[in-house]
Amino acid sequence: MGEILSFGAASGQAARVDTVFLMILVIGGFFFVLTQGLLIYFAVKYRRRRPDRDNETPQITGDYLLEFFWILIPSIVVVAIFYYGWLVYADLRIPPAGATDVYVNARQWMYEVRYTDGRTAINEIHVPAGKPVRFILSASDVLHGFYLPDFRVKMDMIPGRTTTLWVQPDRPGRYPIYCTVFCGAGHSNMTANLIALPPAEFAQWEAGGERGGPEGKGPEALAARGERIMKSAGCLNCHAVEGKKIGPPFKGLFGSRVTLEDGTTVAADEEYLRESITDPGAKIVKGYQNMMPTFKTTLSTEDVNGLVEYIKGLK
Ligand code: HEC
Ligand SMILES: [Cu+2]
Repeated sequence: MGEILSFGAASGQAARVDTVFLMILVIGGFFFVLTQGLLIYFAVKYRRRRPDRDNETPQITGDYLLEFFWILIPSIVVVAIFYYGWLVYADLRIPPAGATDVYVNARQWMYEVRYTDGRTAINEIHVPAGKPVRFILSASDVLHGFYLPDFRVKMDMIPGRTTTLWVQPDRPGRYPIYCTVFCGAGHSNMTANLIALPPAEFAQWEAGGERGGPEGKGPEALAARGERIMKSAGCLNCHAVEGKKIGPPFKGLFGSRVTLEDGTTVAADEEYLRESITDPGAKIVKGYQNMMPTFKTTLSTEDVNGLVEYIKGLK
């Protein structure tokens, strides 16, 4: 039964999304048949048979017990649908610890993939099957979409903002990725593939075997790129890894909660780090001045991703 009803779900998450869908479909279908059936039945049964007779129906002005139950039962049904949907949604949004991060940037009309070890690819994302992978998404030009139908998940890719999405492919395979936001003339060709390899094959791919590994020296890991940019872009004139300078220290920043000038707090995730670098005035850390220049135009998306990855590693 599970297989028949799975519609090709490629992960446990996707199967759970299907179950929510099926549950709503069955409940909705039941009440549809019930109400429409009664409608037709009553229309036939109580139709006006003889025009000469007084066929007026009786006026019924209220029945508290009936009203109580027809409010109670639908409320329970709707709350149950919400609750179950919420559980599955929360699981879709919160990645498990230890997920592999892959950066994906969209531009007209392709997906640029960057692994944390510095490898890059276009329209192909290799991941190990059976392990969670988290996508850190951005866009260079216009809105794009990142839709993995086999996993029942979708996320917008937005210029100037970082969004995330995670999946865990249960079995090896090639899963299509589609852009779901009309993004210009090449939109319909904007597709990519998530290639989930068996662990051994993935290790081979990662080691740069014949599956198109890097030539020669190999690519610069994202965090290494970030460390280099941090030294060359002057960040360390104002920041230290440890200890206050003009700006706050980076150590332990990622994953912490930062208190802002106005007393509110924010989670220091990828989006916060990206925004802190490209739009430093947007959120001012409590106890510091709004002195940091913007690096929006001077650093590329890859440079910023590198910095984010480097800061993430400073635990
Ligand atoms: C002119 C000094 C200056 C330079 C240069 C500078 N920063 Fe900052 N930075 C600050 C100050 C001051 C703050 C705290 C006020 C704020 O939030 O804008 C800050 C805040 C930050 C934060 C948020 C820190 C937190 O604890 O929440 C990050 C991340 C950051 N900077 C990264 C960088 C990076 C990366 C560079 C180099 C590309 C850089 N900064 C260059 C002064 C600077
Ligand atoms: Cu697109």
